[in-house]
Amino acid sequence: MSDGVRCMWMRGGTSKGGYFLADDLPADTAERDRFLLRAMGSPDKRQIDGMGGADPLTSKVAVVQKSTRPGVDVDYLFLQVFVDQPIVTDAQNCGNILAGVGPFVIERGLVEASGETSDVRIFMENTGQIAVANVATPGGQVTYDGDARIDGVPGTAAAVPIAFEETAGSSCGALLPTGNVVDVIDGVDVTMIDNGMPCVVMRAVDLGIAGDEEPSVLEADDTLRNRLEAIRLKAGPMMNLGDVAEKSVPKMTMVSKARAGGAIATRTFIPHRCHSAIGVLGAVSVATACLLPHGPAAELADTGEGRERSLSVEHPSGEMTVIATLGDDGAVQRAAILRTARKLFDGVVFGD
Ligand code: NQM
Repeated sequence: MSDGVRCMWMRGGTSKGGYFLADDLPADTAERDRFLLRAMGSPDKRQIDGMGGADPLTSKVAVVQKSTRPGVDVDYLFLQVFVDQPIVTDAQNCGNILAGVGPFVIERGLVEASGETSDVRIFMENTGQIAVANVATPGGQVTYDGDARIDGVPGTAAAVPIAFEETAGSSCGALLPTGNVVDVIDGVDVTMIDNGMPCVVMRAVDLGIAGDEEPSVLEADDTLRNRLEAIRLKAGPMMNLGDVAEKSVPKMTMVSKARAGGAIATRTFIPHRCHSAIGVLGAVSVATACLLPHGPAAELADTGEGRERSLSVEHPSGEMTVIATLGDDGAVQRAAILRTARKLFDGVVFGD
């Protein structure tokens, strides 16, 4: 592999990382992970000897291949490369990196453009579910230019709307893995929920914060971080995730009343750094918590009326709107969000 491995570097939503075809990477998982750690420059908090951006949000990998599943175009495996530990984990999904998968597979010729926009059906290997991404393909070519704007990314780009179905219990086996809307851990009311991303949802005030602090302020608060980690380590087994000491799930979201006309305000540890925004499936899970009959999020949220709800989830750099479609039983059946993506670099990356 001293000749390097073919790779496209892309921004997907508010994250950034390397997109690989599965066939271009070592088939052996341990060898693949060693290569990815070297390519990213991990473990090192500055990732100075690699491509990673010294932040979990910019130390991400998509591994993609043509799918053999009926009605599916491609299979997407997400890998989180830890920044300061020698860990590569597939224990979580990523809806932001997902936003680049559609354009990537059309560019690589795995999927043909089908009109002004093209639907790409993506099997998310981490959680076993399907997402449908709609990619702008005027004249049969991917374009990244457009007028869609998402918070956390400067400027505008082509819209990549993504729809998710049947994401409940993606990693935990059930939407509410303990069967309860509210449990108490270390004296704090928590909703343990998984609608695409395992999340522990708590009232910000119960953790001694207002809920609109800057991420850097929260990251500097050792008492808060220690309390969150203690709750997380107990929540892991309760959520059927086992020992989560070396996993990047569950995410820890503290909620408070919306400040800017949205449904709810959030601050999320993912799990050791505070997200500068919120993850896509993280936002879907938190929006779903807002729609439960009660609980920390539901009691603080403004969720509107009707079968189709537009929930603006506020976060440190703006908001993410989740369009949730409810079934007859009031449960979320489908969720959709808007992302954008951009090709940054195409070439080979070196890992030895
Ligand atoms: O929840 C960060 C991100 C994510 C994950 C994280 C994500 C999701 O913003 O679907 O997108 O929570 O680790 O990229």
